[in-house]
Amino acid sequence: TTAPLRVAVSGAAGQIAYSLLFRLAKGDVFGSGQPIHLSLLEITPALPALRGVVMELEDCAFPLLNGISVSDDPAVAFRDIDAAFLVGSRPRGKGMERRDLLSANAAIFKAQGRALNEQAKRTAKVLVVGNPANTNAWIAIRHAPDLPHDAITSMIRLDHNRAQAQLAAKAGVDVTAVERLAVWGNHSPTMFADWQHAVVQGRPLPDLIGDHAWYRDTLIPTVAQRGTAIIEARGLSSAASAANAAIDHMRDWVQGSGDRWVSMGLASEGDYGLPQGLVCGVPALCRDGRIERVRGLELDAFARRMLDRTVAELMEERAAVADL
Ligand code: NAX
Repeated sequence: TTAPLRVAVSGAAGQIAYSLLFRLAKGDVFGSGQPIHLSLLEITPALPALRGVVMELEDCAFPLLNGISVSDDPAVAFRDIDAAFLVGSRPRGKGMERRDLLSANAAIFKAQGRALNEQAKRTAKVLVVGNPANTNAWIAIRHAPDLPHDAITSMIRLDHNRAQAQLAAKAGVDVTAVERLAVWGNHSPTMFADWQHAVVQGRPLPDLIGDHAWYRDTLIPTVAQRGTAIIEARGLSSAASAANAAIDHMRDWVQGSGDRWVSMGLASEGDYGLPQGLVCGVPALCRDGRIERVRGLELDAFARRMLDRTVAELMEERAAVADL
């Protein structure tokens, strides 16, 4: 029998977790032969609600769900974990300035980074979903110096999946036919969905679609504003699609992406002139549990401008929390 993996999920009583937990327990990330233990983290006032989620998980009688534990202490929740989904973060309250939001989250991710540093397995894979995801990941990395490089990543996969679906529909092909798509930058409306290198069966996607005005004036803003459109329609922010993107990100990291490019928020190693250490959405491949950056792509003037814009925003966020 296979030993269970310990998987931590923070924000476990929230919307995204309500979809994510059930798919994890079903085997969507680690595979249908791999049992898991779920280690759930919440803030104290949310523990009663989390109790209800735990009851529902129990009621699914998932064959792969070996056990569930609950805590409001990251040092307990992250003990010996193999993977973590950091979904919980401080939402923007009434009258809260962006700066206050950044610093409230910096405090959370500083504590969680430290707890990971002290408690997680050295092989742990960590995905930050909670916003501002890139900057939260940057903070956690800073406070987890003993974890290997690339142990902590942030999620840009939802933007990647959104762009992939829109491009495939426009080209009239299956979603899986669109390859070499890259989503760069911050998980925010400045993110840049880049079709320049994308291909369908070896054919450049920009040629196949042809309509460059559509790409700039419709595709890019549609993807950037998709989160807002969902809030307007549903009255709640995207949850099932966000959980799905988190599943995709971690599954590809754990099981490999093959030859498919994926987009991940990674600490920069200086490629493309990105400031060292800045956590930025970039194209990557995953092999044998490791992340390989796609390097050396030519960026045209438009792409350069779009990348510079989103990087400027990330640097601003970083500057706002750097002294914490
Ligand atoms: P919810 O407000 O439904 O749930 C968040 C949960 O986190 C709450 O239950 C809350 O009690 C908990 N929490 C807050 N602080 C915590 C802490 N310090 N430790 C542990 N748990 C804590 O939000 P939900 O819709 O689930 O979204 C979660 C986060 O994902 C938000 O920050 C949201 O902005 C972010 N998103 C990120 C996306 C991405 O692509 N990176 C896309 C989807 C989503 O918008």
